[in-house]
Amino acid sequence: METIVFGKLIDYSINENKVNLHFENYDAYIEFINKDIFRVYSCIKEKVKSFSIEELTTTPVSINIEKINASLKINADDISIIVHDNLKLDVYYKDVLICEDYKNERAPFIRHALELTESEEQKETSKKVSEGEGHKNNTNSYNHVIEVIKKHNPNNKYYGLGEKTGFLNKHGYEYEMWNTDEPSAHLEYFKSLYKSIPFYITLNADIAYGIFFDNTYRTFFDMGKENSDYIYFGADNGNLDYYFIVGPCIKGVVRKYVSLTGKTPLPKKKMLGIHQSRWSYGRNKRVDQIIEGYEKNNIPLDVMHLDIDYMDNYKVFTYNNERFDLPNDTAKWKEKGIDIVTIIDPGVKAEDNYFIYEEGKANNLFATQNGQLYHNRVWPGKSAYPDFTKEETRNWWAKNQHIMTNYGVAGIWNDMNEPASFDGPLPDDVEFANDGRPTNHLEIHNVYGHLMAKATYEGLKDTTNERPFVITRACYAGSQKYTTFWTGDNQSLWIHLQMAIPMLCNMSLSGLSFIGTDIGGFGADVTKELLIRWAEVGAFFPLCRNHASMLTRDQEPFAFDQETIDCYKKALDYRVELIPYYYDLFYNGELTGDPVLKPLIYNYQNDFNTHNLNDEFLIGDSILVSPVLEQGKTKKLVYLPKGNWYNKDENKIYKGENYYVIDAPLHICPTFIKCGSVIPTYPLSLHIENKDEIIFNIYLDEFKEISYNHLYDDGKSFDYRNNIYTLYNISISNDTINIDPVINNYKLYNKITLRIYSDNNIQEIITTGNKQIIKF
Ligand code: MIG
Repeated sequence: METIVFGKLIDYSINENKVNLHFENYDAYIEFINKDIFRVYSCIKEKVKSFSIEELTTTPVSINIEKINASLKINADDISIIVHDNLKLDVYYKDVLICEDYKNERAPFIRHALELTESEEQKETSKKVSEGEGHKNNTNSYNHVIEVIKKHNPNNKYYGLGEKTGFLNKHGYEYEMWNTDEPSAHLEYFKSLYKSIPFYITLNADIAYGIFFDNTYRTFFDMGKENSDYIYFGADNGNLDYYFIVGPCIKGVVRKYVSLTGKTPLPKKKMLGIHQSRWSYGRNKRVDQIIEGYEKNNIPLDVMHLDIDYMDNYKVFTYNNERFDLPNDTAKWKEKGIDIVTIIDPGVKAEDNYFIYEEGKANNLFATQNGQLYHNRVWPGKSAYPDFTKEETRNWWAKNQHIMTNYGVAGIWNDMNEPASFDGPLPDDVEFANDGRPTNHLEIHNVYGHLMAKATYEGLKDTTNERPFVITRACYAGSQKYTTFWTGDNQSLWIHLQMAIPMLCNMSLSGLSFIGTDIGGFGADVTKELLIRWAEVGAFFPLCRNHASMLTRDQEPFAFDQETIDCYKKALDYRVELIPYYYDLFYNGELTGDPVLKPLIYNYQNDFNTHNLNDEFLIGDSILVSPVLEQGKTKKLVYLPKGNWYNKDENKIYKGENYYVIDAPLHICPTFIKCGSVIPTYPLSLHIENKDEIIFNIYLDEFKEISYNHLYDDGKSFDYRNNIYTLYNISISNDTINIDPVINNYKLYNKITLRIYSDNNIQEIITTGNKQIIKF
């Protein structure tokens, strides 16, 4: 393909925050969204509405321009951009060059092997022989219509890119954004999985910036694989449209990126609890048995997921009434403290007289091809695909959610929405109405799941008036406003447990905060030891769900022996205690954009030990988890960053900026609390409910004043957005604890327990929920 070339810079003009650039072959503009974000745009194809940035608000900045020979220098606050011919940019922040466009042509590393063969024919034969044996022949990536090439500095590191395999630092790998249903074991050379977040962060010395390439077609990100002098991103379709976000730290980049694409809303408290799933708990008796298993073993459980077999012939918005009795079953389980989430796939069974199919057909709500209804095959057999780019379809789908809530369902799980299809991929020319600007599958593929989740969220919100719970497999940048995410079909492999940490960390850095991987692994049979270690890590995932594929062996906590039950329960019990802490983190995330689970680099960017740290993560600012991720290991090399860290299982304080070998037998997942923190916890219970008591765990740090805000509200409605909540401020200085409900529009707690931790000593004080000062 031919790459477009802008040519010589001919002229420019300024219009408020925008610098219009007139090049020989194309026009472009650079627009300052605010003083830290600018947008580089050229309409190559046609004007489109962003699917992820629903409202773009700009703040005035004052721009001045200098002409330097054939180039322009745009100065706006701390950012300066030198614009060269061909729309090559050099970006300065406070006069430091932080990003330089690569001025040469792409030059992929050479694959010499085939040069040994003389003729083209021989080359082809060699390739065929190797492919015949099952080898995959790698090729270099071709030229793309749109290409932005940025110089790679030897110290640069790259993060983000959503849900990708491999390590935390993406340097040296190439990726594509094309939502892909991938059931084979995910490995580090895979370019795509289920989600497309065309956003990455460059850490250049101590300055971080992000690039969000808002193009929903298939996009390409080579993070220095084909040449170590540059990285590039590109597309073969759509527009050149990217946002350049200056941090100047990683945290700043992430916060600003979510200020564009949207923040994760505070979820229902119950959904932060323990989820159990499997493909499938296909009849109510099996669900009863699982709940009994949990009860018998005193293991906490909050939510069960019903996979595709609850439906009547895989027809969405129906259920099999021989195997289930809805809403009586859901009501009975609710009594026992268990919420139910049901799967809803996009594929609508093409069956006469099936109401969903008939309604969709009658109102033109499905995708088409050559003007005819388009079908492919998924679980229900021959199926139609709702056209979620159409407002009528989204409204219809949203309204259908009440069918499920009438069945007593508490949340919806959207699967297969890449969209997946069994009879080959959807052809490029499948048509979508796209609210008045008709387009095809090439442009819509990556946002299909996003739009489905959005419709689901809005429907649940309308019918319940509570915070919806949606979990999706496919998504695009910005889906975090509507849904939570799991990482699709991993397998019960130690390498997948290892991979989960950098994958989730990079999803967090890409704006997705409510995330998890299938605990225990989806495909393949799990071993006892892997299940235990996975539960120990997974208990900290924002979304904590055990799930397994059809025909795999049982994977519930009680599937093995007493030791598994004990270790699994220990991990989940701690999660249940931590619910108020997670809740505060989500609330804080809705305000600031900070994710809940974070790589250490998020808080300790200047510490090089964190830059490639793949086996540890933070929950909020106060909990550091450094799990065992290998079979047979009972010790862990733990890195602790600056500060003093309290080992939860040893009741012992370690000094940071050091590596330690920590004992970690099967029942221990090394977990450290930062001294100088307050962690709110609940007393242990088997099911999450809003409680009228709280424990504040205070981890003292010498001479350090501590202040912590804690939210208390109804845990489920949107009232908190109308200020109906109570906000406690806990502050500690010297030997005084100040408990202050600084906002009190909900209720005060009946009981507050203070636990004060210092090296080898825990002091407990029980008090009321009123404003008070306590000496200890
Ligand atoms: O083709 O609904 O990733 O979680 O259990 C398999 C059955 C379809 C894929 C999902 C998985 C789910 C399964 N689904």
